[in-house]
Amino acid sequence: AIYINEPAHTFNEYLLIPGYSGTDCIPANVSIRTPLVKFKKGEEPAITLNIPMVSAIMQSVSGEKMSIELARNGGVSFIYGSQSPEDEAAMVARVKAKKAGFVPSDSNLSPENTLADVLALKAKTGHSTIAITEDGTSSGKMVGIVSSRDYRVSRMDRSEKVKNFMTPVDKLVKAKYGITLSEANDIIWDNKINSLPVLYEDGRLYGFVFRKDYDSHQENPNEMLDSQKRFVVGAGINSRDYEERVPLLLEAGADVLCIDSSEGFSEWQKITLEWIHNTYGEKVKVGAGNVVDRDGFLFLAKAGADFVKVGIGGGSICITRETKGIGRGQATALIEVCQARDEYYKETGIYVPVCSDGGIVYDHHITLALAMGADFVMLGRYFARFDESPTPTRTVGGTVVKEYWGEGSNRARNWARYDLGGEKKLQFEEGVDSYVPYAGPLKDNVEKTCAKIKATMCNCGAITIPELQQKAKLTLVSATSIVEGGAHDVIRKEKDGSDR
Ligand code: MZP
Repeated sequence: AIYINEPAHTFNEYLLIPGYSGTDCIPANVSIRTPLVKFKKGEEPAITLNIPMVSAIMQSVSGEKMSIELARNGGVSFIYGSQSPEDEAAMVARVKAKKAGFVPSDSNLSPENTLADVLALKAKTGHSTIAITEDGTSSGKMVGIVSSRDYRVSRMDRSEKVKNFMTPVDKLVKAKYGITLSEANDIIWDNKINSLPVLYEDGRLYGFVFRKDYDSHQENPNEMLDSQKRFVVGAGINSRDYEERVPLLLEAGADVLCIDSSEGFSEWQKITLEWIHNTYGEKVKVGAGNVVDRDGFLFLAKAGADFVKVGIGGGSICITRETKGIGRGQATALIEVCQARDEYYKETGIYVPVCSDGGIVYDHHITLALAMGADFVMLGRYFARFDESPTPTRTVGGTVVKEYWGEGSNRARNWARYDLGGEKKLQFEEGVDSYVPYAGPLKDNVEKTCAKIKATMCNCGAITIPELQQKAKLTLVSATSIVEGGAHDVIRKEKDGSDR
């Protein structure tokens, strides 16, 4: 046996030591853009994240809603693979289709309002399109839409200005008064048309709904969009049914795939990566993992992985270390893998991004992971707490919670994640079923987390992630100093726990 006598550490055992920061080192100047997939020296990665966060390949985390909202906020979700290939592909397709971007009426507009009222609202809000719903809420039935005339005509032949304002498609699809915004959107995408006229029952035209890519004015610059202006979405795969699953996912529009496995230093992953790249070439992007050391990283990088995930046993719902006695402290694993990634880059000129997966408890753990060399982090528990996770909100013992269960739990039964070529079943559990405290909408939380990351980067004198990785000074802390790091020797009035 080989003994590594140094203990493996977790994020909580490290702190960053501030470095010099100049007056230009302010949060507003910080960019947290980061590569998602590998690239050659001097070239740009095919996919770049606007924030260094992706959501875990888990039933209780990454469904359609999560994928849309995270992409809207600059990250990417990986839709869970522990469902049939058809169901997963359908989810991907729905995310790709949902590029609505219509602005729901935030007023109390109704069909009784005049066009002048609507235009006044448009001028006030600055929205280029306003959808009008019966009760003025985004979930209410949509009765019409008003778009900016000037903007709309600028996309058409100017000589057709007046005539074409409301007739950009000649085959008018007669929509019934009272469809919802999302139904209107489905019709647009299903019929591959650019707009949908909305009519009163008596046939009068009330307005139009436009495809998002027809109205790019509404885009948030931080949104994760690729060439057709649709949300970027990832999908989990496994090393068993990839020949059946991958074609369906690609056809549905998945932008990036990831082999979802609790332990990825195996020939199964190499075979899977080779099949995908031999079948589709390098344009199909696929991450692999998980590994916890240099050898594992090099194996997957050489096998063609487009990014490599690091982490075994550190996930909040994970009992792999207790069950099988395998794993490694997340910080130590990450530091070793990132050093191997840097050496590999020097030798080959190929940069393979590293994802730190699991075990992020506090927001500052994300900054630590980035400082240690991670390009982005994958989070399960963090996202499971938000409105957009697929699980219902409940009240348990007076606390509002959401359910969160591991892929290796009996509830998820994701046997393929733990498969070692045996029977197609989960023989023993490696994950638990749990609750996490409800934390509200993704957007508010992600914004706060990113603000903390940017502030800490400034403390370290860095305005980009590569600069942070280069400049960061990290120190191990003693158990006693961890106590010193929290509020201590005072009686706290309240603690909202919103950080975790
Ligand atoms: P966390 O963000 O909740 O700490 O960890 C999420 C990660 O835990 C996932 O991305 C995945 O790698 C891992 N995971 C998912 N299910 C299990 C399990 O059942 C697990 N053991 O370890």
